[in-house]
Amino acid sequence: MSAEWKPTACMICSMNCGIEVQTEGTRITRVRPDQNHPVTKGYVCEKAQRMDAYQQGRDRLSSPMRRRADGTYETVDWATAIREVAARLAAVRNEYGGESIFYYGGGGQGNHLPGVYAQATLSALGVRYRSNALAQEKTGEAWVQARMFGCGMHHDFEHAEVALLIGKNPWQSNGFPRARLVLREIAADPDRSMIVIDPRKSETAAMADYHLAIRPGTDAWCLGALAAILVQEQLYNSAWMAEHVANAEPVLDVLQRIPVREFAQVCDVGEDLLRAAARRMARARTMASMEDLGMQMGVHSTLGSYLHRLLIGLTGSFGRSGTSYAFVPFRPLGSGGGAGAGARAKSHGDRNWRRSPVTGFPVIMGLIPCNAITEEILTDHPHRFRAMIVESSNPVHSLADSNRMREAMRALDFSVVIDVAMTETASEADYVLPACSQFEKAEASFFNFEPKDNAFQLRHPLFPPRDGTWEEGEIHSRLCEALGAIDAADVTALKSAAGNLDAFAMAFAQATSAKPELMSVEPVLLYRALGDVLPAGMGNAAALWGIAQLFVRNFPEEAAAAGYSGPLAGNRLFEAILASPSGIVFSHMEAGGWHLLRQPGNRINLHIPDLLEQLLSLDPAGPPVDPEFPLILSAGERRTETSNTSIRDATWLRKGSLESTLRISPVDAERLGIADGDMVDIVTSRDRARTVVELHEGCRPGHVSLPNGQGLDVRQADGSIKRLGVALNNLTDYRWRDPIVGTPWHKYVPARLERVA
Ligand SMILES: Nc1nc2c(c(=O)[nH]1)N[C@H]1C(S)=C(S)[C@@H](COP(=O)(O)OP(=O)(O)OC[C@H]3O[C@@H](n4cnc5c(=O)[nH]c(N)nc54)[C@H](O)[C@@H]3O)O[C@H]1N2
Ligand SMILES: Nc1nc2c(c(=O)[nH]1)N[C@H]1C(S)=C(S)[C@@H](COP(=O)(O)OP(=O)(O)OC[C@H]3O[C@@H](n4cnc5c(=O)[nH]c(N)nc54)[C@H](O)[C@@H]3O)O[C@H]1N2
Ligand code: SF4
Ligand SMILES: [Mo]
Repeated sequence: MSAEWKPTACMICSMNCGIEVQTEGTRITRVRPDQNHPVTKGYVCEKAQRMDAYQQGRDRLSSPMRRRADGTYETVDWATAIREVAARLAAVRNEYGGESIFYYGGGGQGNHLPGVYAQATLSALGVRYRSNALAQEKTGEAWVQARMFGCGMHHDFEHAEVALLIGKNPWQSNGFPRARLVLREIAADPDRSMIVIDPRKSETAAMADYHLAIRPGTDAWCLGALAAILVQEQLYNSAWMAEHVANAEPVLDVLQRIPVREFAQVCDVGEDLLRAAARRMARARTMASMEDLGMQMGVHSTLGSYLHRLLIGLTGSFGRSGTSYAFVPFRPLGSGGGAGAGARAKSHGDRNWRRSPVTGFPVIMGLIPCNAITEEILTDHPHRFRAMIVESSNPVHSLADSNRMREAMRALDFSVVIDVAMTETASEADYVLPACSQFEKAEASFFNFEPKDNAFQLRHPLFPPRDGTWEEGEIHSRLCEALGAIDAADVTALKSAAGNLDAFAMAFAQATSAKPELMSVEPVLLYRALGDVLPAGMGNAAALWGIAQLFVRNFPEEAAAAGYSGPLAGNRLFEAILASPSGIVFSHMEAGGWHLLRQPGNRINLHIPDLLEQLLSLDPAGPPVDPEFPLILSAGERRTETSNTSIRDATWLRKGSLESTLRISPVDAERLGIADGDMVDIVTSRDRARTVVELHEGCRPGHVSLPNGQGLDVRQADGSIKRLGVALNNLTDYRWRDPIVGTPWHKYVPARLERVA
């Protein structure tokens, strides 16, 4: 046993709290918070204790797998796998063009380096279309954000007088640093207030000063009413708006006309409570606000994102401490890279690259909507996707309509999955390439959203790679080599300069100016050229060299304010990253980020005419109801026992409980004659599933809730497969989605319950 505490990070949610661990053999034996992490500063929640459950995952892979005709898998050696995968992908590319190959994934909650290396493979193949989980939650928000601000936004709850949480339960799901501490501080301070919009009395809602327990799916009415009250009671911050927003007039005009009382009735919240909440917002010196899945996976979610931002604009809650702010990203998320030069690809001439090829949905953040993927495959449309590369993601389980996603994967000419485990998605692929775990390589996430001092942590490996597994840098380098996309001579030339990073920077600049196409495979070129000079086991960090160079070029002032200036600032930053296993501050900024807005005059644009139109035409009867399925299932609640699907062992489930439960209001339970602990079938128009009932005082009558990430098909020691809990997306339909951006309505799934004898 090693008594040494080694810094790393928790990979369960986007906070990636710094932790320190002790190890024994290939096990993580002890976990404690890392006081030296620049953002989380010694904070963790209980879930950090689960790191070993991920590391020891029961169905972790240790060899490439090839699917046989009968659907079973055989192991193949790496050389064969790389050769065959590259040849099959190249064949699809040669026949139909790189745009017929679709890439899904690139990273989960704690591992974003796979997506960086994949850029090279995608460029080599001329891949143009991609997606990932952001396109089933954040694309509506991003679409609105781009039209209003033109930059990313985050929220400073720590210093806010009022916290507004819309369909967000940070007590369980986090979403900002040290969430539980911050929530407790706000709740305990009589001068600060928390406003929570959630049908359910979540742990967070239970701490709120104003809990707007809306009828599910009515966020648009609730937010519309709040905005209307600010205008109709003349509570908006007109002085601030005169300085910072544009195009307010038509918006004020529409909000003046919104019938607050009727809207309050639709969302089933007392008008007085709505008015009190709006007045509290208006009174606050600072308000930070955040929306998440409760709204983003509901009906009218894109409209909701707009109305949320109108509240920010009307109250002046942007660009200072304690409000929302624009941040300086180390590397933008969902930048939609991988479009590459596409030089080798055969291309159809009649394309609109900003729309998905079959359904014509807009491509937002470079992503096509998750809920459209099966339609982009299961069709005879000439531009359909013919092949798919999936990496660090489990779309068969995590996207709506799992059975249809399975069918789509089997309909492809070719598919390959890069993962650490034999997941539900891997079990449908033609080839599976085993990656080593996040604790067996250098790894990082690009969830870096802090207001003043933004930080990045490169985690060092705790263990050598498990036999038979490779890191993604190696996998993509080999694929690119097999595709003939990197020239050994280019690598050799760069490698000879790699001994000294400053000389390397010169050599790299010269090589890429002489041969610009090298940039399309930059990550693997760096992996090959720098891999050997990096500390042992740190090869996967090589691509960060390029990201560091780009960062200091794009944000010289913020980098300089953090101590990285001068002609070789990128190298100094890269060295600091390598030398600081608990993380470093890479940027500093004082002003709230107004200069980052990409809107005329650095003003927030309030006016999105089509969404105002949608607000005016909201159905006075509220969201759709189906008498055959009278309950609304919130399909995917974050609880202490959930962690998406990266931890596949069910050992973290609550003690004494065989599986995670269906939460239901005692009122509904009584009406249906169901008791706590009973088994029921939950039925939707798509499928049915059996589950255990938990009576939950926090549930609204008519609203039931199941946890996310459960119902995995986990391979047991004897080879059998055991499913624990409900695989939610067997119950969901890909057609239940936002009409504008295609995000799913997972929080608004019409369902009914049937008692099991
Ligand atoms: N423990 C744990 N934490 C996680 C994760 C995990 O798997 N487990 N996953 C991470 C990921 S990927 C994400 S995206 C985040 C998500 O984080 P959250 O969005 O906070 O998580 P959810 O529990 O899905 O949804 C939040 C709330 O929405 C409410 N809700 C349901 N229907 C409606 C509605 O119609 N309107 C409104 N306003 N609210 C509604 C639910 O009652 C719930 O309390 O969590 C991250 N954190
Ligand atoms: N019905 C319903 N569906 C939902 C949700 C919901 O609330 N309701 N939530 C949605 C949300 S918000 C999200 S974010 C998605 C999440 O769903 P996905 O995007 O599919 O992500 P994860 O479940 O986190 O899967 C991560 C995968 O990465 C693999 N992995 C772990 N480490 C490594 C590594 O180092 N290398 C490689 N190559 N692979 C690795 C894991 O084994 C796992 O298969 O689910 C969505 N699906
Ligand atoms: S689950 Fe999230 S908040 Fe909890 S320790 Fe892990 S990264 Fe931190
Ligand atoms: Mo997510």
